[in-house]
Amino acid sequence: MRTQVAIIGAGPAGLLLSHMLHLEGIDSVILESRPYDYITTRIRAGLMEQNTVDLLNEVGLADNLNKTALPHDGVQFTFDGSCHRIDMQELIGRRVTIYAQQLIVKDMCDIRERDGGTILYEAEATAISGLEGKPVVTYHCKGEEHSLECDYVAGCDGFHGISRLAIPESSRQDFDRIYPFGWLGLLIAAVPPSEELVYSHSDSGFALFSMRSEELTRAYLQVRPDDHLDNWPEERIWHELRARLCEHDGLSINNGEILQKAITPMRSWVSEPMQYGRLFLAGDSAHIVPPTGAKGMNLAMADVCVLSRALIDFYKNNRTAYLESYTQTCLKRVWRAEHFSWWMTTMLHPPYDANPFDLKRQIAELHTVFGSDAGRRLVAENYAGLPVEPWRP
Ligand code: RFL
Ligand code: PHB
Repeated sequence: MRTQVAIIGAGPAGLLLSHMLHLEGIDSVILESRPYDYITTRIRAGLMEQNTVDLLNEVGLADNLNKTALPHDGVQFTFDGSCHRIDMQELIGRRVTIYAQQLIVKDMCDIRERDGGTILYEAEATAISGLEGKPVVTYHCKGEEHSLECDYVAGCDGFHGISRLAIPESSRQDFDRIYPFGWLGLLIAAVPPSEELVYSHSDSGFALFSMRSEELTRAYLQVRPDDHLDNWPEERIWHELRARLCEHDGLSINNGEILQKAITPMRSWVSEPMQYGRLFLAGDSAHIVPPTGAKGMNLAMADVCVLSRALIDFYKNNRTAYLESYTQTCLKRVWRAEHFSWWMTTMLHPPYDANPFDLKRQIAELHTVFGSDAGRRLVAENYAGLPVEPWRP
């Protein structure tokens, strides 16, 4: 099989890239190791920046999103016994939107199918060769080995993918930070405590109260990095949810069945460069952020704007300047998101070995940031998202 762009991974990055290339008449094939049912139901991100929603509208992927997503003008932070609201709409005229990652993945898979796109499910890429000349991606599907020839390879295969490893070790560098805590993610059949997201700092640890609908709470609790679900019976979960949400200002936890729980480690990581020969990495295959800043999926889609512009400029205008500057363009935004996510994470999570000084200092930092217009604006600008590059030349 042959295509112009071989895309490894049908996550937000790979699917969006394939759709945008299709709009400009460029052919791609997506190889996805998992089945359709798995990727369209797996619970992950929920929060989209204004940029991401605008982009999805611009490229015709937002019909379902516009019907069911929950736009939020503000976001709340509780610490030291009080609640501080950031009014993003008032401060910067922007907002964020809750729309589950598996829903936008499903929308994009279905629209690629409708438009005659090729997504091979249960097709696992195992090797990439010829990156300096004629690339070939080898993949396994239904017990057989196949090869996909192409002009370019887009490595959109996430943190555990193989694309990054096709860059010789001597040509790449990793930048890494592992945090001394993880998140216990919960999906609860209950009305969320607030219509807006609540990020909560408390002596017992951090908690985030998000949602998936008006009747479905998505909550996260800070846990130890090596913690296990067996240590979290229901009574302990409810006790911690109540202890960590400061139940003031009308905020309260509603009971409901816990439908799903999972523990996620927290890490920051960047692999540079994001390209090698005819291979370009996008999204989690090149960088990871802790979820406190809600940036991972948004960043994946922002990378893909830069990559689609570069590929379109090559195929339409025979220019390679955008391809050559791909890493440099992406990394500016990536490192700002890395910083914001690190900052939100370290500011909001009391370390398990914190001494009383550390805790007092952390609370003072929260007052410094959320007690000033300048601080609130800084958080709002980064949270709602920095501007993205145009996806076409
Ligand atoms: P993905 O989504 O991991 O997709 C990669 C795809 O590649 C496939 N794959 C392969 N296919 C073929 N051959 C191979 N060898 C392959 N190896 C892997 C995989 O099956 C998969 O389908 O990467 P992508 O597209 O870069 O998207 C990144 C996002 O998924 C990720 O950054 C977000 O989920 C992060 N994240 C959040 N991001 C936000 O922007 N807002 C949020 O609110 C937010 N909340 C979160 C999050 C991540 C979380 N966890 C679970 C880490 C909340 C949590 C708890
Ligand atoms: C989510 O709704 O899953 C979510 C929202 C905001 C975050 C992380 C996760 O910072």
